[in-house]
Amino acid sequence: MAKVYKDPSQKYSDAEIREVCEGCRLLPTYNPENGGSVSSAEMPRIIELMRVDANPMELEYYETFWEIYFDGRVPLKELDKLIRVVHDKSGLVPLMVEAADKDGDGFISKLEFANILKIVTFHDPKMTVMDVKYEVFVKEADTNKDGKVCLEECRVWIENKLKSKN
Ligand SMILES: [Ca+2]
Ligand SMILES: [Ca+2]
Repeated sequence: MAKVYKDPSQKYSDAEIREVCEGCRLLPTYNPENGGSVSSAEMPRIIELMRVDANPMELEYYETFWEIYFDGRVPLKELDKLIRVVHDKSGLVPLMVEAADKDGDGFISKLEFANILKIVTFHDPKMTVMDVKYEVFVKEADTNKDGKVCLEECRVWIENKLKSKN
């Protein structure tokens, strides 16, 4: 049977998202704790459940995303959030920034910034921000001049970078 792929510009319906999550619950690495999660190594299966086509580079990007941000697990709660914005590239930025704040203090630390760079560079290979030093990032992104970069400041900074590169 020929595979039917989803149009990537089309939003997923609640029913479709439920279907993906239900499919994940049947995967061998499913763990029901904390709302349920599967291993990021299941990404090829998850992609199939989402009915999207992914080349090996994209697949690596997705796996890296979960490895860096969620220690190699794909929490279904987070997958649900991701699927809701996946048709809209700009909708992914707030999600990446929120996930990047691993200690949850509302600010982006040096380590957290290093992770964002890896992900953003995958997200848009045209970007060369890999070279940006944390100190430069703080200088550019800290618009209220409190010496720290909050999630909102980080989001604006990434969006401006993405815009200026395209
Ligand atoms: Ca933080
Ligand atoms: Ca600030």
